[in-house]
Amino acid sequence: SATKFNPYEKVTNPSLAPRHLEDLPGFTRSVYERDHALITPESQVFNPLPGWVNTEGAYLITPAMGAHFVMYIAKMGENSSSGLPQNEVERFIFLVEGEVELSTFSRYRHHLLVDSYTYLPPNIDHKITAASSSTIIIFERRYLKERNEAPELIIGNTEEQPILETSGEVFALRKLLPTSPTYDFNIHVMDFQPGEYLNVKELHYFQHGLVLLEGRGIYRLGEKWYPVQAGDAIWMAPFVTQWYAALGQSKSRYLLYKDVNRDPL
Ligand code: UGY
Ligand code: MN
Repeated sequence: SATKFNPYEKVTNPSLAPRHLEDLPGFTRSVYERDHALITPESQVFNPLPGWVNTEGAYLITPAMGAHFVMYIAKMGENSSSGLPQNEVERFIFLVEGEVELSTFSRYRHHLLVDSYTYLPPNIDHKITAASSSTIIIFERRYLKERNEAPELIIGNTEEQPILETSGEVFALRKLLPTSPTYDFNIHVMDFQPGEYLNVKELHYFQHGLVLLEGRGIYRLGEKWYPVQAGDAIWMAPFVTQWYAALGQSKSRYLLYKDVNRDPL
């Protein structure tokens, strides 16, 4: 053909789109700071999870950073199954791909599809199994008991949860767990249309683990502004300044761990 070979094509047609930058050797958007971290997919390292069968996991947030909880992503393969958390540890799982079965032996057997979730109180014998490849996001925390009621096993679906009023804010908020003081954390699902942003430039006691499930935008953490996109994970320590603006063509949705209902002292 008549097309001439241009050895300097990259100079005249630079490929600055994020998908090209991802392939750049040594380049990552990930950062780890004293009070926040951004962990993007090209940095996530998967290893067999202790006690699990045919499952590889990447721990994204752990107490080694200063968090009081763990957030990890587990890729379950064919005929895979979960291990148990330590004693006194509660577990929340959210399905992002595939289909799993939850069994608590004596009581339940339940199918979980994408967008469904389960909360497992501490010391509850259970098993999550997958027949084919499935991906889940898991949060765990040592339960802080403050009264005599015991938290209950919960199974739910995101779309079934009502959208809650958030005074002064525009995002659509769903809470996946009951707000009763028995629970020491909640998982929020927050939706922003492109152009929407947090009105409050938040700085608070609570800590967060976040997975951006859909969309793209700018996350402010402390004095830094990070371009983020679906698949990115964020850790926010107590009192880190935090703010999000959704950009792009489609809505942003994120899953957010937040500790609640406990006296800071
Ligand atoms: O509830 C929250 O603290 C939430 N709005 N924070 C956040 O989105 N970074
Ligand atoms: Mn917050």
